[in-house]
Amino acid sequence: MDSWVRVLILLGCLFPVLVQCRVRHYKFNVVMKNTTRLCSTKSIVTVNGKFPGPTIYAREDDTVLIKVVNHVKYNVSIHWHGIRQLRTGWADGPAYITQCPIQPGQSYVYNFTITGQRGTLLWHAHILWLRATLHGALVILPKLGVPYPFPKPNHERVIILGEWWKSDTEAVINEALKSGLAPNVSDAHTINGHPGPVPNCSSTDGFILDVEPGKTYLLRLINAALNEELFFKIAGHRMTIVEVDATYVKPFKTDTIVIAPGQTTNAILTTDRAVGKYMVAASPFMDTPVVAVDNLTATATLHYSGTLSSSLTTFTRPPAQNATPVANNFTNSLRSLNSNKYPAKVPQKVDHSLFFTVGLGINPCPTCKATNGSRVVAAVNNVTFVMPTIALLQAHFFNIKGVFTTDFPGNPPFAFNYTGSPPANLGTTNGTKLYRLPYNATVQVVLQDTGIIAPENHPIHLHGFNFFVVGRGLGNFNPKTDPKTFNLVDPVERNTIGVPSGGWVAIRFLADNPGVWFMHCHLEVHTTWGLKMAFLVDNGKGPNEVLLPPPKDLPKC
Ligand SMILES: *[C@@H]1O[C@H](CO)[C@@H](O)[C@H](O)[C@H]1NC(C)=O
Ligand SMILES: *[C@@H]1O[C@H](CO)[C@@H](O)[C@H](O)[C@H]1NC(C)=O
Ligand SMILES: *[C@@H]1O[C@H](CO)[C@@H](O)[C@H](O)[C@H]1NC(C)=O
Ligand SMILES: *[C@@H]1O[C@H](CO)[C@@H](O)[C@H](O)[C@H]1NC(C)=O
Ligand SMILES: *[C@@H]1O[C@H](CO)[C@@H](O)[C@H](O)[C@H]1NC(C)=O
Ligand SMILES: *[C@@H]1O[C@H](CO)[C@@H](O)[C@H](O)[C@H]1NC(C)=O
Ligand SMILES: *[C@@H]1O[C@H](CO)[C@@H](O)[C@H](O)[C@H]1NC(C)=O
Ligand SMILES: *[C@@H]1O[C@H](CO)[C@@H](O)[C@H](O)[C@H]1NC(C)=O
Ligand SMILES: *[C@@H]1O[C@H](CO)[C@@H](O)[C@H](O)[C@H]1NC(C)=O
Ligand SMILES: *[C@@H]1O[C@H](CO)[C@@H](O)[C@H](O)[C@H]1NC(C)=O
Ligand SMILES: *[C@@H]1O[C@H](CO)[C@@H](O)[C@H](O)[C@H]1NC(C)=O
Ligand SMILES: *[C@@H]1O[C@H](CO)[C@@H](O)[C@H](O)[C@H]1NC(C)=O
Ligand SMILES: [Cu+2]
Repeated sequence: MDSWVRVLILLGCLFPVLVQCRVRHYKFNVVMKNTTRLCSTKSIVTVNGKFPGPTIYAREDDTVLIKVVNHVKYNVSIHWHGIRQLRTGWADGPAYITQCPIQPGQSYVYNFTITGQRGTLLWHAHILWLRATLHGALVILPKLGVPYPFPKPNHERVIILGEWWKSDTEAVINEALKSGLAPNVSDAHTINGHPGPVPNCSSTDGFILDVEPGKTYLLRLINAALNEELFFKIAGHRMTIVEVDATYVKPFKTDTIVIAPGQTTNAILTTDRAVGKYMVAASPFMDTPVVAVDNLTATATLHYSGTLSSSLTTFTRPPAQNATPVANNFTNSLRSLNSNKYPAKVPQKVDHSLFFTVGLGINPCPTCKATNGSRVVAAVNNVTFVMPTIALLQAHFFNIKGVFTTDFPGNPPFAFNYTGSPPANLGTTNGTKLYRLPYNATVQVVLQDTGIIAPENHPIHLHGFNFFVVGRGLGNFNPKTDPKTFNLVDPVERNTIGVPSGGWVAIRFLADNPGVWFMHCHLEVHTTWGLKMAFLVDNGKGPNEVLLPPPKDLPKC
């Protein structure tokens, strides 16, 4: 190889230049940064001083090495949300599940290879509530020379939706844990870090999406909010959806996208309207009246080049907060592309058929004065997950006893009308329970929302796998009739799915990834309250079917 070619490749692999290269290096310095939003300044945790954080670019089949150096006072860990992490659970990131945290002054190199995935994902902190500001995009391009299964857009843009609190987010959740009640809702939503105009703040700080007329733009949309599902709209424009959670879908057009925390959506925007300014809106979707949300709409501007500065912005009205039909319209339109090149490998038979209730509960809390001694908790099959003090994956690999048990129930302890009036006793049990699966088992999980305290849409995220969403409905799942309606041909494949408020979803996956894999609600408040569990997938027999040994720099507890 010519030495200049070698230099080019080396540079390409050190910086996000997407030449052919197998290993990409990134350095994430976790540092505090003073940032002004909503007319007030606070110090936030960031990667490299950026909010939102830097975008990671890679191609399918690349190995990505990210050295995370912790310069802040908090323990840190970072999750590469949606990356399969085949046999490399050590690089998955959830604190105390696959690794101990990176403590102040320490560093850890996340080392993983991207296999069989291309599209948009996100990375975010997976400890405390740090992901409020510690998040960014993960863009996986197809292998060099492999086209998208849709016309190549002229340009690509990352759009990250988030939530902003004027207060320190750790203070917000700590206050809630003390009181036993729900934490304060955010003070604004953000689009690429900016809320747009908000009441009582004269700054008109809003993100501007500059475009040229007559072009196509691939918008890589990410919901990095902590606790809210969001609607996303652009005035006067429809978008063509081509991918979600880094899997291709059958293209369809829509004027409104609904996106839950942890989900990603690739949408093609055609700039075919009159030159001008168009409002971009991100607003909350919450179809349970009793649950408080931040009801402010974040706005940005789609700005065509050549627009006169005096021209007025074309407005759009966001959907109502409880616009369930609008959300369903979007969700029900999603289908796997299921082409010859990208087949939907839906498990047709099920080895492990599981039924998990997801919802809230109330447990005693003698120190919680505001509630007269009780606190809100959350549970899966009535188990409120208790975080261990050493990582589950380490306990599994090194056979350390007493950290977890493998008796997570495959069914609720007793049946009740899950979406009807709640049982008399709202208490839960607690424990660090895992559900154990043999290598390569096919698994179906029906996730059933409960009406305990309030029915609510829970975006459930599974680490280490994509799953197919084979069914979805309202009320209680009926094991006799509902499976007859399942789509086993081209259901959408993703890593995070909203369990409808007062309803259920059925997902299927192949347990072809040995290790310990977290499954939890991606509303951070529910995760904190215990709506989480983990699967333990055994090694297989073949040499490529075993969990790799941990890297030498794996953080210690
Ligand atoms: C943030 O601002 C405060 C008050 O002005 C200052 O003391 C602190 O050093 C600043 N921190 C950073 C990380 O810039
Ligand atoms: C990354 O992990 C692979 C094994 O999956 C290993 O071969 C390689 O040496 C690791 N790289 C670094 C820099 O640790
Ligand atoms: C939460 O909201 C209440 C009421 O507005 C306020 O008094 C309190 O300071 C807030 N807590 C935090 C941590 O910001
Ligand atoms: C805006 O300020 C006014 C006057 O101080 C106050 O009454 C109102 O509650 C504030 N609104 C918001 C949304 O903070
Ligand atoms: C948003 O919520 C606040 C506080 O709950 C309420 O006062 C206000 O009317 C709501 N605004 C809208 C547009 O619903
Ligand atoms: C559902 O989507 C179709 C096609 O985009 C649209 O015509 C219809 O108005 C939508 N319905 C709702 C309730 O959003
Ligand atoms: C706590 O108890 C007091 C006195 O019995 C009662 O007035 C109050 O409503 C109770 N609060 C809650 C949140 O149950
Ligand atoms: C469950 O409760 C709902 C709401 O009250 C009711 O409509 C439904 O009939 C109940 N289902 C059963 C099986 O009792
Ligand atoms: C959950 O567990 C608690 C504690 O054992 C029990 O009292 C309660 O009845 C259970 N609830 C459900 C819905 O299983
Ligand atoms: C779990 O439940 C037991 C028995 O009810 C209780 O003693 C313990 O404090 C609970 N642990 C946590 C972390 O809630
Ligand atoms: C795992 O299961 C898939 C699908 O059922 C099958 O194609 C594959 O051969 C299996 N692999 C092993 C190692 O059993
Ligand atoms: C950070 O993590 C270590 C290891 O689990 C733990 O001992 C320590 O208490 C944590 N520090 C804080 C501030 O939570
Ligand atoms: Cu939830």
